Formats: sequence, structure tokens, C-alpha cells
Amino acid sequence: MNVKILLIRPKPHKETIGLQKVMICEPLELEYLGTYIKSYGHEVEILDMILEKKPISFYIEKFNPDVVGLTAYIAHVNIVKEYAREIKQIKNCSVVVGGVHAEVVPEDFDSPFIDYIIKANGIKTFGQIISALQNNLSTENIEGIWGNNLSPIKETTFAYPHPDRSLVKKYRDKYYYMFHNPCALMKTSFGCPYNCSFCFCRKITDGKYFFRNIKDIIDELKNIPEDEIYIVDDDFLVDRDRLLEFCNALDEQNIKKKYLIYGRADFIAKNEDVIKRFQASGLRAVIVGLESGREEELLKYNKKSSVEINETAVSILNKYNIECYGTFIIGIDYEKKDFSNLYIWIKKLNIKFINLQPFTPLPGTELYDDYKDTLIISRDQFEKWDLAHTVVKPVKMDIRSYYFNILKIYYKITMNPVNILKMIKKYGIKECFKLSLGTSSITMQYIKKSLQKEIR
Ligand code: B12
Ligand code: SF4
Repeated sequence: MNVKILLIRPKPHKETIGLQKVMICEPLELEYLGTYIKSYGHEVEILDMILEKKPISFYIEKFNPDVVGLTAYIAHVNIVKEYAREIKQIKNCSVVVGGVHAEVVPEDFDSPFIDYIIKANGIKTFGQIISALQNNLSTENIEGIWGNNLSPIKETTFAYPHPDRSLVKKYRDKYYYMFHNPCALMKTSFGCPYNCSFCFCRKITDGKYFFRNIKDIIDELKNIPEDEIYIVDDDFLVDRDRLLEFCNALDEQNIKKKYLIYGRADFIAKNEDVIKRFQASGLRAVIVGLESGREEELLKYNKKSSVEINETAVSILNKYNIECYGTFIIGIDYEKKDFSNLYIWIKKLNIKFINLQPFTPLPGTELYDDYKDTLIISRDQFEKWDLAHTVVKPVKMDIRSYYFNILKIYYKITMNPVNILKMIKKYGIKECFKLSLGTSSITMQYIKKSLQKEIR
């Protein structure tokens, strides 16, 4: 007997300062799972609650699943627990939770309404669970399930079928990333060879780094309908030979797409020729973890970079007209002058798109233990662990001024008339208007936060 499986991507909590006002990306993880499970003849549907309007109960009654799979990041922990409770009230089906947070801190999902929490090798483990349920077998010996007290080794190869993107056909035209619209996602490597002290991503693969071969990537790319591709590798700019092989393959196969990637500043600074080459094959934007314009902070974060390297990297991207989306960590020891200096530095670098993240010691990283006694947002208020709330008390400022100073930088950079004009010229007035509505709504969330009597 085939199993009916409903895979759900949750809608973020209203307290989460979410990015979905400026980007909604395809749930690639659920497409991978769904494609694999479907190949065994099961019936699979993907439900994207970011885009759906009705409550979860409606879809459970409509689809009547045997198994529900929920994906979650840290900010979704309470949401998926609540979904699980509602689902179980309607139907006694099996509820499975997976995703990067479950892989590192599975205990956070402990709930009487969740049957299986996946701590390793999501696709394989999910397949094993479905097969056990289908054949009425015990799941006790499935390694990747948290609570079975087995010690699974995380896989370092990725030999699963390419995601069948038609599983989200009805949502596809709504997936975008700022000006990359419509936009598809793709993953070509897992983990990262570096070891930045604040980084959660490395924990997902237990510090291992491995990648898919170029032929396999090109085969997948050829079947993606969208022109804009967001490569969601933690760091796509690792190996210059692999990148050159990728660019050559794109040209040989006449693949004309545009790429948004994550990349480190030190690679860009050292490999201008590769960046130039990649630009010619479609590189359009790089999200660079610049983190700070202060040497001592880069050292503290074990970033293995420097202010000079950061500056060289941004100037190379500017030189080739590749957009730099700079991400920065706002230290909890920041005072007014540090915010002013950061703004001056960003302006000097001529970066138009920034993401300012208050320093967040995510559970599962070593830093969490160092800060767990000084949290102002408790661990169980998961919806506020969104890398936008400050979870640790700022040392030299009150929280209201801290948020206000973050907002001020966002405002000064995004409302800079020169930047606005450049953006309108490049992306058109309609896209710019849409993005500014999105950013205003995030700003409002911050303003409301700053006006609350008690800021938490
Ligand atoms: C791309 C990306 C995004 C995209 C969305 C991508 C998407 N698919 O929807 C955008 C830019 C919108 C985004 C937003 C956010 N993100 Co983000 N994002 C990423 C990034 C770079 C890649 C994620 C990805 O697409 N992976 C590809 C898929 C195929 O792989 P996967 O997620 O690992 O899934 C596998 C397994 O986990 C498992 N699995 C997953 N789900 C399930 C479910 C079941 C039932 C099972 C069995 C298995 C399973 O199987 C999958 C296939 O192997 C990661 C970094 C990383 N290394 O993961 C950060 C990351 C996941 N994001 C993070 C965060 C915090 C956020 C935000 C909350 C930030 C914010 N302020 O808004 C938001 C929340 C989004 C929302 N709307 O709710 C954190 C999560 C930390 C944590 N402990 O949970 C990460 C790890 C980055 C970081 N700073 O550490 N993100
Ligand atoms: S380079 Fe990026 S992904 Fe790699 S460890 Fe540092 S912050 Fe994490």
C-alpha cells in the first residue's frame, strides 16, 4: 500500500523579523525529499504555508495524509510544534520534523505531538521511516532518528535524484530573491572548509565539506526553467579549478543564466581572474560575510580575513559590476561611535545592499554555552532567534538605542538618493518600489520593537 505524504514549509511567526517581505525561496529541501519518496511510488504533496492563506487544519482535512513532514529552522520551532499539535487533533498520522536545526539541536523539537525528529541524513532517514511505516515494521533501528540512541555518521556524498521542481509548480512564479525574480535554488556543496567561531552552518555537516561534480550540477541546471539561480552553498567560492571548470561547462553547454552565490572575501581578493571569468558566464551577485570593518573583531570571529582583504574584495566586485550583498555582525559591545564608523566604512566601500545581524550565539555552536547565562531572549522564544533580534544584552547601550542605531544604518544606506537612482536605473521602478515596500515593512517591525515598553 502506498503512503500519502504531505510535506510542509511553515509560515514564520509574526514576532519573527522575517525576510519573506523581500524574498521567498523555493523549499528545495522538501523538493529533494518529495522527489526521492515519489520514486518509490508514494503520493507526495508540498504545502508552502508562506504562500497559502488558509489554516493548517484545512489542508490536513483536504489531503488526509498518512505522514506529515515538517521542515524548520530555529525560528520555526514553536510554529512546527503547534502545527504538530493541530495535525494530531485532526488525524492520527505520523509527524516527522527535519531540517538544519533538528540536525544540530534535535532536542529543541521534543514534543508529544512529534513522532520522529531527524538528526542525520534527512533524505535517507525519511525514506527508511516511510518504508518501515508502510510495512508495519519498527523504526527503532533507524540511525538518523533522534531518540533511538544510535550514532549515525553524517554522509559525505550526495547521490539523490535531482529535485523535481514541478512539485511546487503552483507556487513557482512567486519565488524570488530581491531583484532576482523569479528565482530557483540549487545546492552544489555541503558544509564549509573554514571555521568561523560564530558559524552554525559548519555544525550541520559535523565540520565536513563535500561537493557534487560539475557534470551532475550542469545536468540539473539544464532542467531548471528559471534564469536566475541562487546557489545556496555556504561558500561557493572555494576551489578555483572547480569554478573554472564550472564556467567552461556553462559556456560549452550554452547555458545562459544569472547566479547569486555566497562567497568569502579572501577568495575574491585573491582570485580576481576567476571572478572576471565567472562574471562573463553569468555571475550577478555575491553575498559576502564581511562581518566587520574592525581588525580585532575579524580576528575574534576567526574569519581568516582582514579589513584590507574585505575592501579589495568589494572593489573587485564593483569593478566587474557584480552586486555585493554585504552581511555584518553587530557586536554586543557596540556603542554609538562603532555604529557611525560602520556606516562610514560601508559608505566608503559603496555597498548598496546590507544585512546587519546582531551577534547571535546560536544553540549548537560553542559560543552558545559562553552566552547562555546572559540571554535576554530565552532559548524557548524560538521565533525571536531570527538573527535580527538581539538575544544577548548589549553591553554599552540600552536595547532601544541599539535597535535604533541598526535602523539608522539601514535607513541611510537604502534611502541614499544616489543608491536609489542607481537601483532604479538597473532594475526598473516597479521592482524598486516592490522592494522598498518590503524593506519598509521590516523597518516597521523594528520600530514597533523599539517602541515596546519592555523590549524583548
Ligand atoms: C538559502 C537559505 C535561506 C533562504 C530560504 C531557503 C529555503 N530553502 O527556503 C532565505 C534567504 C529566504 C533564508 C531565510 C532565513 N534563514 Co536561511 N539559510 C539558507 C541557507 C544558506 C541554505 C538553506 C537551503 O536552502 N538548503 C538546501 C536544502 C536542500 O538543504 P537543507 O536545508 O540542509 O535540507 C536537508 C536536511 O536538513 C533535510 N531536511 C530539511 N527539512 C526536512 C524535513 C523533513 C521532514 C526531513 C525528514 C528532512 C529534512 O533534508 C534536506 C535535504 O538533504 C542556510 C545555510 C545552510 N547551510 O543550511 C541558511 C540558514 C538555514 N538560515 C537560517 C536562518 C536563521 C534564516 C532566517 C530565520 C533568518 C531571518 N532573519 O529571516 C530566515 C527564515 C526563513 C523564513 N522565511 O522562514 C539559519 C538557520 C539556523 C538554525 N539553527 O536553524 C541558517 C543555517 C544560516 C545561519 N545563519 O546559520 N534562508
Ligand atoms: S566561511 Fe561562512 S560558512 Fe564557512 S565557517 Fe565562516 S561563516 Fe561559516
